[in-house]
Amino acid sequence: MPVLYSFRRCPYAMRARMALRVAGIEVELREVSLRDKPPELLTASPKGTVPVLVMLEGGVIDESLDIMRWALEQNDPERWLAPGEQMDALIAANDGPFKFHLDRAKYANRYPGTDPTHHRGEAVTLLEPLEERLAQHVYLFGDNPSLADIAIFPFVRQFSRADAAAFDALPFRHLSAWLTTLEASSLYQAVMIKRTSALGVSCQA
Ligand SMILES: N[C@@H](CCC(=O)N[C@@H](CS)C(=O)NCC(=O)O)C(=O)O
Repeated sequence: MPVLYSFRRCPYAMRARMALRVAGIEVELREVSLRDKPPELLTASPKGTVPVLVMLEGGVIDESLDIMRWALEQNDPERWLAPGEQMDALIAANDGPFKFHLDRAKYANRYPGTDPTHHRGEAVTLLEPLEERLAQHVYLFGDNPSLADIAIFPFVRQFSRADAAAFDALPFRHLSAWLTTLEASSLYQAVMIKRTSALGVSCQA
């Protein structure tokens, strides 16, 4: 079985686990501590981020979006890849600017001299195009989930939880409903089940 090094609460790892699961690709899940990464993970991918997929033939994929695409190229039963390249810009805006502002709004103490309120405002601005899309259909590219929905929603979820009251006060009715639907999905619930690590101690989170 391929091995997936993962961290339960990591949004990148969440989206990789969801794509692997929808594709029906079984993996041996190895939950890691980010403070004490296993040497096998660092040997497979010295950059030391999760998720990392080590395939049976020994190939390694260490970018979450690449893991998603690889999984869906094997099997895409829900047609997540159907919208094609039109998803790229939205995913890039999430992984680039949105993530940049999310980190500075949420973990202000890690970025001395930055103003979390400013970054929060910038993040909200970047959510507006999502709200506009979701006012037209249930998911970002139509009435079925796509790669873009699954790639983006773990980060929007993180933002919504950084200050839940402030998020709820935003005029993002459709975005909130989208988030609720994806969080309630059996796919998301399945990849968030808490497991016990090989050492017999509960995983973090
Ligand atoms: N571009 C990478 C980013 C992955 C990433 O940054 N993951 C975080 C956890 S959410 C990580 O492993 N950080 C390293 C650390 O905290 O030491 C991907 O898409 O897989």
